[in-house]
Amino acid sequence: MIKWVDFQSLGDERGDLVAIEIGMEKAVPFEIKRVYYIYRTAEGVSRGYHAHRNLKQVAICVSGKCRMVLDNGRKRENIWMSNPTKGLLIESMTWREMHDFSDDCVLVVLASEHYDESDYIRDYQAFLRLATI
Ligand code: T46
Repeated sequence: MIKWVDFQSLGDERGDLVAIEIGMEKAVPFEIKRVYYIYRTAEGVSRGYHAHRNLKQVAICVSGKCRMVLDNGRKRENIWMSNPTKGLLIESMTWREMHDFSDDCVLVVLASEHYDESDYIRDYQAFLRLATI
C-alpha cells in the first residue's frame, strides 16, 4: 500500500532544491489541480481521520517529520515522513491519519482535484463499509 514518488534533488554546495512541474506524469501519476501545505501543527495534535472517495494525493514532508497512517480497510500501515525528495502517494479510498508532528514539520500536498467537502468520508465505520464492498 505504501508507494513513494521520487523527486530528484537539484542541490549543489549551496543547498538543496526540488522542482515539481505540471505535466510530470512520470513522477506524479495525476494532473495536479491543487497544492496545499500543513505547518505549525500544535504539539500532540493529530490530523486527518478521513478518506476521500476520488481524490488522489502525493504528500511530501519538506521539513521536520511526522507519522502517517494509511488504511485501505484491510491493512493499516505506519510510515514516518521526513525526506523532501520522497512523496507518499495516497490513493482514493484510503483512510489517513497524521500523528507526531515535529515543531518544524511542513507537509506539502499535491492533489488531483479541487477542494470538495463532499468527497470526504469522515466516519471510519462508513469508510470500512464502502472500502470492503
Ligand atoms: C488530507 C490531509 C493529508 C480548504 O478550504 N481547502 C483545502 O484545500 C484544504 C485541504 C482544506 N481546507 C479547509 C477545510 C478545513 O476547514 O481547511 C481546514 C482544515 O482542513 P482539514 O481539517 O481537512 O485538514 P486535515 O489536516 O485534517 O486534512 C488535510 C486535507 O484536508 C486532506 O484532504 O488528505 O490533509
